[in-house]
Amino acid sequence: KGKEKWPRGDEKVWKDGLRGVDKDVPDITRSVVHHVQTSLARQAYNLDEAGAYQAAALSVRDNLLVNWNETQLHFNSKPTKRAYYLSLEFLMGRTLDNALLNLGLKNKYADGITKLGFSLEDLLEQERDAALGNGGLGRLAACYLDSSASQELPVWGYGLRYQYGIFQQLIGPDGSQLEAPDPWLQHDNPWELPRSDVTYDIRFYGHSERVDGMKAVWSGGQEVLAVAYDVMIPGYATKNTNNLRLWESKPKRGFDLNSFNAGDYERAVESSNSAAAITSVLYPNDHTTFGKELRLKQQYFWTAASLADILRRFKNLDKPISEFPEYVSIQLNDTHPTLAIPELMRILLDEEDVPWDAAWDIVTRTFFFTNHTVLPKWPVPLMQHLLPRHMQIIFDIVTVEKKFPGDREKLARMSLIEEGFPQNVRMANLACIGSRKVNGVAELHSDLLRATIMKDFVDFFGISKFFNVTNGITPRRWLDQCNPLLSQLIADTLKLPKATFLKDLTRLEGLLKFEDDPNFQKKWAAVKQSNKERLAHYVQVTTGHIINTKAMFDVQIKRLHEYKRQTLNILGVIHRYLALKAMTPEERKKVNPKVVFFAGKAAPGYYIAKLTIRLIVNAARIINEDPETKDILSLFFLPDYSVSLAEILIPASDISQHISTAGTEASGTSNMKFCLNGGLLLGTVDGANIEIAEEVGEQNVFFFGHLTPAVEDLRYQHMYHPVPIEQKCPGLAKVINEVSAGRFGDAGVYEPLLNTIRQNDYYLLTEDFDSYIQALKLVDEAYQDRTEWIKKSIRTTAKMGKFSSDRAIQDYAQECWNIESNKLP
Ligand code: NBG
Repeated sequence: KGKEKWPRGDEKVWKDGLRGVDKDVPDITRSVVHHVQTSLARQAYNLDEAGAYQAAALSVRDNLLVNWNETQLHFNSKPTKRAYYLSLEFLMGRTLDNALLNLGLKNKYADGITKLGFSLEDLLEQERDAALGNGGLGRLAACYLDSSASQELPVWGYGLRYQYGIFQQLIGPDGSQLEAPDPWLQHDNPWELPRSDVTYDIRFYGHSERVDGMKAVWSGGQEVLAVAYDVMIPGYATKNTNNLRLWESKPKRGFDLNSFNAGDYERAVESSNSAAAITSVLYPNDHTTFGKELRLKQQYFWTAASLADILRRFKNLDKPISEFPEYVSIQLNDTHPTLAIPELMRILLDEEDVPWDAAWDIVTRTFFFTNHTVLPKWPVPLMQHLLPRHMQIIFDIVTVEKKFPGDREKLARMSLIEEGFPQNVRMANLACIGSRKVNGVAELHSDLLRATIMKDFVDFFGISKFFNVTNGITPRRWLDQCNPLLSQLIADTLKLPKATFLKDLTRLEGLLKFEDDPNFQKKWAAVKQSNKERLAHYVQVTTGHIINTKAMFDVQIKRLHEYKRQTLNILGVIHRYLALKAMTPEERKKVNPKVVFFAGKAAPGYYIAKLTIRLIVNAARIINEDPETKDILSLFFLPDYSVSLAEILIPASDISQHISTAGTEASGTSNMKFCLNGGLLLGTVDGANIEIAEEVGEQNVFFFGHLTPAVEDLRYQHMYHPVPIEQKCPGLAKVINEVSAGRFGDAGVYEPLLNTIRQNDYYLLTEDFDSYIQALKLVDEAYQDRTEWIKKSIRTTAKMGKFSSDRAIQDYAQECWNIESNKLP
């Protein structure tokens, strides 16, 4: 860096640091300098920000490790019931900031880092997101880990350590999404500990031979090694530090010796590659299961390694195997880990010599199943090939457990096997009958489960097996970390230490007392304003655009999906643009300016969703350049949506959109994050939007659109009595025609997208468009009365207590897991 002064910062501090860590004087700068020297083998004289971040992270990790070790000792000191959260996705985001806040060390580190000549804020930016998830389901798992540790509950997560997380999203010259790999492990990851001592052999393929009755011997095939990596999960304001164990696949031997001896070197190397391939990449599709062999392999690899590990821990307790469910509860996060059910059966029958009935009893007292979405299935022939023993067990469950009474149609619906060519295994049915309880993720979703897809099972098992846990979010990351100004204002206003409301979010209700206080309103608005400026700064740095921060900020950020209806939003924006264009300059002067933000990824193979991105990007290019309107309407698609980007966008929003077709969004969790940060909600009567409105009062949210019970009928009408769009919804037809005519470039490319609306319009845009435009108008009007808007914003934040993931985890701990908090002294 040319003439810059070296070392950076205070030379004496660096020199002191070189004397090493003094156990009696826990000194932050010393421990950072120590890591620069011994872990990185670098010096003050050549240290860049990336290196300083590594050293700071390693120093923080030392703190976590001590707590982590003590927590394990503490829980091992007497037989403790534990819960395990099996999730194929953990969308953790960054760790350093969160760890510092949870440890209560942020200010001290900020000082220490400054003395060393760096800024903590800059170092935080050096960290890459751990993006081992697609969206809501994976981020929920991350929030639940934070809440479990913060409430001192003995809960571990189990997942996979993907070499490549969710792809990086780029936008090509024509406005389309491009995908690049996410090599997040390229630099050392200070937040994980490889455990070469914790490994298991996992078998695939081969053959299964029955020996006396229900037992079998499974042998041959391919064996792969599962190696554990541990990620420390610090609780907030507690020493308790839990564990997230992620598995990596490795070839069992360096290469396949048989092939090697036969002189086939290439095949030998290939087999070792195929073992490593199992955990190489996170599948970027969400909500849908493609019949991909590698994905089924991932699912088995992960469930088998996790169960082996759980069983080993249980065996240390020296209890009879029949007591397994007294010490172990396992939560299945969606159907992905369903193979754990036949796998535990296999272990019990084939390895532990437990008779069938006793084994099934243990299994059905151990597992709990959360449904997050539609129903995946796996072709029987693939399962038979990859996991012959498990397919046998599934067929045995079908025969032995065939006690479901009722007509043949009902039986066919409930069966684990769907008839057809090929037959399929219905994973949701297997998860349901193999679990003690089944839950949905918001009231409406759980009601729908009970009334529709799980109805036959409700009739058979009784209603008490089916219940609801409304999702939640951690207020540590989604208030204190992403919006420090707001959390400070709340603490000052309520005269409470932050920890009080960050651990009991219902305390926010205390803010209601201040909603009419003009002084408080002013401070509240100032916080929002500075978060808008932070976002504007980010946009300017990343895209070069300058944003009017006095405008209303309207945000929709989530996975691109037809049911989430980003298309409705962009067509609404275009509708607004056309209306502005039709105004006189005088009329335009009276319009309140608005900036619309989109962010989100589309699955690489999801053609229609990718067209929506392209339309947003190209519409933005036209709209943002239009001299007549650009001061009152601008539009941004921010590429490469991530947890870290959400942390900037959410605190800056005035209004956010959650506009799924009614009955399609199981819950949604970003809706809760926006509201917690004082953003108002524009949405359909769907998922957790409903419960948010129940809490904050319907006068404080903007609802529109048809309700769930109407959806099926409307779809039926679209199928059998279609009405042309010009007749059904002229406003929308006009917008679509403009797009089709090439007003936003590329006439013709959008036809397949527009046709989904013109033709059977499965997601009901033509039905909801008019009320959507009406709702947007109400939002504009409400925003004019700034004081009333601020009050709504305060009320919204104040009533978010229910949506803390601490509450959700308590629901699980009590309804399902039967575990107890145990705080480290
Ligand atoms: C998603 C739902 C969301 C819900 C999250 C978390 C999947 C498969 N499902 O509505 O679509 O909020 O799960 O429960 O990601």
